Amino acid sequence: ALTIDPARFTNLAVEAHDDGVWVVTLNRPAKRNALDIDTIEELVEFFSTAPRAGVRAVVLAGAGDHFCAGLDLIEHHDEDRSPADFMHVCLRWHEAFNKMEYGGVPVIAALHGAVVGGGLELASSAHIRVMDQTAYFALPEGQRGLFTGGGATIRVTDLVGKSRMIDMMLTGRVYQGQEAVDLGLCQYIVEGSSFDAALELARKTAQNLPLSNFAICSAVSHMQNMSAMDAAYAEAVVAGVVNTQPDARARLAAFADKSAARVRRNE
Ligand code: 1HE
Repeated sequence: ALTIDPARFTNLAVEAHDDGVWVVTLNRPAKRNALDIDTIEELVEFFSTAPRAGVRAVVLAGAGDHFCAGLDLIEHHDEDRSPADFMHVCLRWHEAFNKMEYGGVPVIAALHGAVVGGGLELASSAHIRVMDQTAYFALPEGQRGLFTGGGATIRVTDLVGKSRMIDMMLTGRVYQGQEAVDLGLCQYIVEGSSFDAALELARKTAQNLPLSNFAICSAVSHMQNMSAMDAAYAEAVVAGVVNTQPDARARLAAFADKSAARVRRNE
């Protein structure tokens, strides 16, 4: 197994909590956690390592008043990048975000304030999004003379559908509050702290067997990219491995001897 050394990270604050839950915080609040290339490289490092380092769930948060302001526009301006340079920047974003989405470790994003541009691309790579009452979502790229490059055309379109995605990009429309949940941008909205709620969900997911979580947090995304025939085949193969794992036997035995909790409707 690999180990993660929190001291290796600067733009991220990386902290192990109990139960194998780790908290990863975008930690440039003075820059509204804008994603410069160093931050992207740290995300690549963390999420490349996490699946093999015993990380059972991740809460992804932002320090300060905003989750993330997206691409570091000042760095992008100062670097005056060539098309090839920026293509490679985008490929590193994809590396980081694909490691999140397909890595097999549940990632719960705790959202507040601005979740915009590349910040929404980052959030949409998480498996669960939790927002508080201050959170808002937008794609300001159109107004900035830019286009999305971190996967929004795929992931945000998956969340809200093509026509809403195009409207968000053309008009800079902002979604917030319950409407954002109703549209699918986010699964949970809470009155209090989205961080506390995300941590609770992370702890809950961390109680699942790691191999089950691996399948849930990689297979579903992979299967979206397959034909239905191939997805059904892949599902059978994954279920063959996961549903016969030795660690599951105790859980099945607990169901059989009636000591396991039953599924009940909400009170
Ligand atoms: C930044 C960035 C940034 C803030 N890059 N430095 N994203 C955007 O178009 C969003 C741009 N940002 C904003 O609209 C606002 O900054 C916020 C709504 C996020 C926050 O507002 P506010 O009033 O709290 O902060 P501020 O005064 O605007 O900014 C505070 C500092 O953060 C300031 O730096 P300072 O050194 O002058 O204090 C800002 O320059 C800095 N800052 N946002 C760099 N984004 C792979 S393609 C992805 C395409 C995109 O993501 S396009 C980007 C879309």
